[in-house]
Amino acid sequence: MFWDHAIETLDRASLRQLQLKRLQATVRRVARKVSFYREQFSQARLRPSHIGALADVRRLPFTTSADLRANYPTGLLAVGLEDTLRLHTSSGTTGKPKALFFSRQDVANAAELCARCLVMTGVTRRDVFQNMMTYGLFTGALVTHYGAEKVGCLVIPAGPGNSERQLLLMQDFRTTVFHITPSYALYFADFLEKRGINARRELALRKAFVGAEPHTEETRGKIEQALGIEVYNSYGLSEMNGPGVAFECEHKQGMHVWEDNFLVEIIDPQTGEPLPDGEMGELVMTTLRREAMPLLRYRTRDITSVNPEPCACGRTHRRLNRITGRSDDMLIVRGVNIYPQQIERVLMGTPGIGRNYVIQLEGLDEMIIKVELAEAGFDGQVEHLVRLQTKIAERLRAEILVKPQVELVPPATLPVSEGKAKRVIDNRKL
Ligand code: DLL
Repeated sequence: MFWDHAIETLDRASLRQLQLKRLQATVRRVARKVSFYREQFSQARLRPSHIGALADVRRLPFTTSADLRANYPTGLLAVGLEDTLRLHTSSGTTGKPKALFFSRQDVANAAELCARCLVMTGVTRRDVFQNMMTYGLFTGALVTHYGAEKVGCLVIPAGPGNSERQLLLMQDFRTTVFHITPSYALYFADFLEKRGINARRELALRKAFVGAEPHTEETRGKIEQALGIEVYNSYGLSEMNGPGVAFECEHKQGMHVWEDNFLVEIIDPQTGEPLPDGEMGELVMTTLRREAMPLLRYRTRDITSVNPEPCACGRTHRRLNRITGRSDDMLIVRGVNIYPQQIERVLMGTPGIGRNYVIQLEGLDEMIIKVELAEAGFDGQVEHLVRLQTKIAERLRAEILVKPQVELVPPATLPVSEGKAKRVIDNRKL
């Protein structure tokens, strides 16, 4: 099913032509309207007329999250404040938030892209969409909310948390699809299990859209298994509208990124040099249609690769492979580079393990992994626990080359956050 068949299946040559036209228009606009870019262009002796082909995007400067913070709150606006309609912010780990403005056209366009995403997974106006993302300054809930309304779903603006109420809404309004972070989805599956609810039999759930934080194929499998639903990976970032940037189709083999709206590059995060399709690197995106706040070559810090193969669904927009982490969330433990996703893959693929974990770094490079046992995982025999603990430590050593201390804790005892999960606690005194 397609929301906009013509644009979603546009042949590659025409799509690239459209990208070039929009890139040139964007560069011309920021050169006129945004002093930050004007100065960057003049330092690089670059004129908009130098962008004659898509490959010339490499001549443009990168934009980083530090640039967004430095120009907070309105420094990167390309329209007058009277032409903005909505503000979202995104807080990183430190300092000032990033302010993201939307014009009327940007708001409509973001909803349009979300509508494409939802319809791509088979959502129709008959669906009941329970939005379990946080409403507010975070883009996660509002942007998809309007996308789902555009499709014609009944939208329930539930927000996250209060699982009892979520369940009640699902029961009373026969929710069919929901939008949720992977960490809350795992927690919610646990909650249903504890309440003795069999989601397959008692609820009408069919699909979930899971995003806003990195998660593994194993986590997807666990959520699908527990709830008897299809789970689709949903990717986005506030700087590029929020959700709806890239989304899986029914084949669930990578996320189509809407290339009529975003120009995608993969670069080597160390050198900044572009990498060919298929190679893992940092995702860099240029907005092609944003009116209020266009961004050139924005360094997302997300690590992924592009799959250029044609997709069985017929869409011509290339796919991003699952995000494996962020270039800035790499941990260095005893000199070894480790991504938290590697640890998650091992934990979620081990039977007997529950759905929540934290990675704690202590003292002089000690790594402690606290992980919940599955609800039905402990039969009272201590030697079984010890065996499980040893198995996890061995599997982790094989994956990350460092042997952590593994602590098994009872189900539902680790902290849960309503927004993005905090998986790493670094208390090292190095
Ligand atoms: O998280 C937008 C969003 C909301 C996307 C809801 C999907 C669903 P930010 O708060 O700006 O925006 O965070 C963006 O979250 O750069 C990634 O590091 C991470 N992220 C988002 N979706 C995924 C995903 C929203 N599906 C940052 N897989 C991004 C992995 C994701 N990481």
